[in-house]
Amino acid sequence: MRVLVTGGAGFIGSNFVLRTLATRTDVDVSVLDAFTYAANPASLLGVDGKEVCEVIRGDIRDAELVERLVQRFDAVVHFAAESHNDNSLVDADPFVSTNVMGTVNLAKACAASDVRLHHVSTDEVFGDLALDDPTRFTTTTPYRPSSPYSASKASADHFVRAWVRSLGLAATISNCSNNYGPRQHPEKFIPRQVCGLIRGRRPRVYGTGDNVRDWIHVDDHNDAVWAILDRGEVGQTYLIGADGERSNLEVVGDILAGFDRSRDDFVHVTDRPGHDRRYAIDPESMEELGWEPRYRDFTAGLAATIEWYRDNEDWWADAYDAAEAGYAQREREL
Ligand code: NAD
Ligand code: TDX
Repeated sequence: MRVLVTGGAGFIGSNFVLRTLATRTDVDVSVLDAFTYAANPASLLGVDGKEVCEVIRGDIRDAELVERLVQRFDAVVHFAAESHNDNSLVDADPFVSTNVMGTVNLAKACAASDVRLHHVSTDEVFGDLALDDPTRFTTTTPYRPSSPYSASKASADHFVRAWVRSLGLAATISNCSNNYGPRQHPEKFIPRQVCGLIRGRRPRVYGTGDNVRDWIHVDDHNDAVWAILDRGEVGQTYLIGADGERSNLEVVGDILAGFDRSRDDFVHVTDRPGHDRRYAIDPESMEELGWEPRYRDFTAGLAATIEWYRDNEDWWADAYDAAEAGYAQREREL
């Protein structure tokens, strides 16, 4: 099976590539990535210093390139996106062009060449839940995105469904909860705090810190994507989650404990505008495919992640400094 992985130099995509190469000898992987600020070329280098697979430097917004490339593959796994909510609140344009138009280009090209598409999306398309709401997101929850990022992902999901229903595209969609693990860009919550602590800086919690995210290890997410590629039904949507609901205060406390610091040794900073309160996934659609998460112990997964960042400062140092320069312009201590 020949698989094209878009966004394969980013966090989840690079973990998908490395895990696929390690576990699926029947699969030939290539990467298509524009190498934006969010990519890290080092993520795709083997111990010999060479790229672990074919890496095509190109943009999913380039319709001609996408159409030409896709023909060589049996399936496209589509991770490429602008992925950071905070950035989307500063400038939504790249979110519209990459997340919406880029996805439309892939849908068109896959439909034209009869190539299977798996579109990787997020639970944020459903908006948020109240902290005391007993329900979780399901495959029938209406879309109610709150940031330009989640609106662009919601739009992309709708386009993929339209291409399936009306234009012959063979696609599946997955909406996953918050991922953690190695190789996540230090602009995101967990690596930002971990890298900061390694540099001697106290963690930064937006607003009250009561907001809840449903954490899943990146390998569990990627195994679920393979379960969908192997056994998923074309036209279906799958919700991926690992029963990992935790408040930001709990997560930051666990990170601080991993550094032998007091759980409340952090600062509250300016809240994110429109900050979603809680995400929670009902993973029933994935359980029906026979998938279940293997990283059930968040504290152990977090400890291994902290260890990875301690061992790989070269990987994150420049990206951390660049992200902090941006945060410094819009964030103040409360
Ligand atoms: P990331 O920001 O770490 O990586 C995105 C990758 O896409 C980068 O390598 C970047 O260079 C590439 N890219 C961006 N624009 C491109 C373009 N126009 N053409 C080609 N490549 C381009 O993101 P991530 O956290 O790995 O997320 C991957 C996917 O998973 C995204 O679609 C995101 O919406 C989805 N998702 C993420 C999470 C999460 O917790 N991180 C959860 C659910 C779903
Ligand atoms: O410094 C911080 N302090 C803080 O309190 C940062 C960067 C974040 N936060 C909060 C905001 C959120 O409540 O932590 C939570 C997680 O923030 P992010 O890592 O920015 O993730 P989130 O906004 O929840 O979105 C993530 O999960 C869904 C990914 O970035 C998306 O790509 C994915 O779709």
